[in-house]
Amino acid sequence: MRLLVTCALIACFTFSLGQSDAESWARYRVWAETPEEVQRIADSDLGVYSEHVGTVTDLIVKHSELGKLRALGLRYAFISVLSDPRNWADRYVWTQNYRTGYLRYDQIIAQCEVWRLANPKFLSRTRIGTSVQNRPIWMYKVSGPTRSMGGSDNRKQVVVIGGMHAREWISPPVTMYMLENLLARARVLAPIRELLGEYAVYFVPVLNPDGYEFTWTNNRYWRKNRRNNGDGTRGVDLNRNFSKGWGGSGSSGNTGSDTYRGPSAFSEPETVAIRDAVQAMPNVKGFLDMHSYSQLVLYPWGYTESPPPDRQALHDVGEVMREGILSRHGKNYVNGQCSIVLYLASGISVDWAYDRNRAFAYTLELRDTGQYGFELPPSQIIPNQEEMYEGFERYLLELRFR
Ligand code: 0X9
Ligand code: ZN
Repeated sequence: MRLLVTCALIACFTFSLGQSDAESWARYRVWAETPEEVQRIADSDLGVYSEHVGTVTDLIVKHSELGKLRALGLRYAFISVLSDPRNWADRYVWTQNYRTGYLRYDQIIAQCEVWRLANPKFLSRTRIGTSVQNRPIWMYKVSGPTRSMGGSDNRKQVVVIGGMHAREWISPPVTMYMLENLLARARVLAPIRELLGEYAVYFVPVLNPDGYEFTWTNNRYWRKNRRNNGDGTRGVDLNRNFSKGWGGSGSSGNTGSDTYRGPSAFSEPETVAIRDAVQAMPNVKGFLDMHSYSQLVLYPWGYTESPPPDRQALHDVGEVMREGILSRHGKNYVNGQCSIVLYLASGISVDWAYDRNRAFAYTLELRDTGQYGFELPPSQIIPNQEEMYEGFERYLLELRFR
């Protein structure tokens, strides 16, 4: 009996040890004064909390990583304690509704499948690739029936990508709502139905399913895909892995960095999936890449501060989107050139899409402006969906005149 009690006590003790090994995580701010110092932060393998690395950057620092923070040799300050990023799955009650809570990858695809099976004439899907860890990457197509009898489908294409960066959880539900509501409105509104006679709109709800699932199971602040880099680090930043400007500033060659560009352009199956799907489209007119956070409408270039050839047109269409967003809930997003409004970033999707197709290509940074950052409360999902849909529909209508 005594033995039993002792065993039970030991078991309890080890169990509680297992539970309490939680390391403390914190948000630290670092200040850089020169481009070299900014690059030093970008190359560090400390997680980046801010939406960008710049003169003022917030980092995610585990207690055991304080040495690395000091080793940067920059001025820094403690900002706040972060919630333990492990096992978010335990903290969320599984929700069945993509408008009131965040869903796992399988649930997201299951929801899209419900829509597809209910609208077989207007919604179809293709498996455009397979992630590093073998998850399927799906692209959904919304379009009306072809008009020309037996003739070729001469519709133009618009592509919308969600879930490229794992921790930006608001991106998939907003992308899904753009799909669902476009479909719903096409059924009842003639102008939207006509639009879908001229355009096929393609949606990828989650481009980076491995990273996304990893944010649920292991690390809520994960950004990249889950490539094994072969040196103990994991992940390539998919939004540094496209070919236009690949390898330039605002990307890192350090495998541990959150902006690691990969060994070569299109080294990742996730970026290849988009490349091949888009290359197969004859006339890509629009391209939207949904990210968070900061509330921005960003057009190319990201890799250089020089203006793109169609700067004025890109700016004007961006204004149409900005005003649409504003009209819904009064959120005034900032519209401007990526590299100027935000920072230089090389190898990004929109630079590639613009360079290749002269598409009206935008990176959208959704809510919020930093109060909750990536951990946007579920109560903000619906308003963010509504305002983004409004911007999106006006964008689609505007494209017809361009
Ligand atoms: O850095 C990125 O990939 C995007 N921001 S995020 O916080 N979602 O990671 C912005 C990319 C486009 N903008 C720039 N070229 N600056
Ligand atoms: Zn992002």
